[in-house]
Amino acid sequence: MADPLVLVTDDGPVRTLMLNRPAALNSFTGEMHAALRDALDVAAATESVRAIILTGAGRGFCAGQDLNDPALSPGADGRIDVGAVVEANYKPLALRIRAMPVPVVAQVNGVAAGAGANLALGCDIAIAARSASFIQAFAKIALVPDCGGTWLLPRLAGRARALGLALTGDKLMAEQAERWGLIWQCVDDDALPAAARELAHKLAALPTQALAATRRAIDEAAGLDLDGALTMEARLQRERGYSHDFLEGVMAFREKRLPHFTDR
Ligand code: T3D
Repeated sequence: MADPLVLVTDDGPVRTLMLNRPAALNSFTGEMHAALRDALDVAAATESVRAIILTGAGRGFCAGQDLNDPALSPGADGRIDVGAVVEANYKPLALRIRAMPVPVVAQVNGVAAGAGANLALGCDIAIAARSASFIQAFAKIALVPDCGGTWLLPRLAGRARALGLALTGDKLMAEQAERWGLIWQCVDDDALPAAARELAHKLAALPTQALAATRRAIDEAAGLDLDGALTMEARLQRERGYSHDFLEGVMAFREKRLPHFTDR
């Protein structure tokens, strides 16, 4: 039987999804997209899962689209409809990550290229090995950034750096990515699994619904003026205020104990 394209392991409330095509640096085929979509859907629906780690098997995180995938074969007119691949696979993936009910940590264990780079950057928190790198490889094959790259890059890095990265396709090492604010943290290679695990467990112990609402608020606010953002904050805060976790947080503070959050 063929190896699973996404390896799923649980460590208490933390589920790790590991892209598993190491010989091709975990580049995406249609089958691996389907496997990751399923794994994300199942994780979203599993109450016991309170945080996700997304990582890659072997020496790469993900090299983007598998350029040997049959999906990239020319049609009868001799042309390749790359837009169809993006609509079918990369757009749903980027949106799925953004709508997960639990936080998603990218554990960037090695090179993240093309859509693989933007997949990592689109997670809630990206933590990378010092030897890892981010490559906007698209221009080198005459494409534009996808998997959310056009939206993410200028927001994370500013227009100048977004364009510098996307136009040159130059490799950005993890340390520089951290300095530029593209990722949360860069750590020594051998410290990466433990650091990602610690971070994911910390997030898993926090109020899950509030974390998902915080992501939504930060993203929505980017398209609002101050008045609109303040109105949105009041709406979300009203919802949060009615939650069991809010009561638990306040009670725990008053009783000088650790809170036990359970809303999911
Ligand atoms: O349908 C669409 O196209 C739309 C969607 C587009 C989204 C995209 O992601 S477009 C961008 C696609 N990705 C790339 O262009 C990156 C291509 N890969 C590279 O440039 C390099 O492999 C890396 C810079 C990522 C790493 O270089 P290096 O020297 O560390 O490794 P390598 O030797 O190049 O790769 C190792 C193996 O992985 C190698 O296979 P081999 O020769 O040992 O059998 C290589 O062919 C394979 N591999 C790496 N990337 C891909 C790949 N195979 C298929 N597709 C890949 N993207």
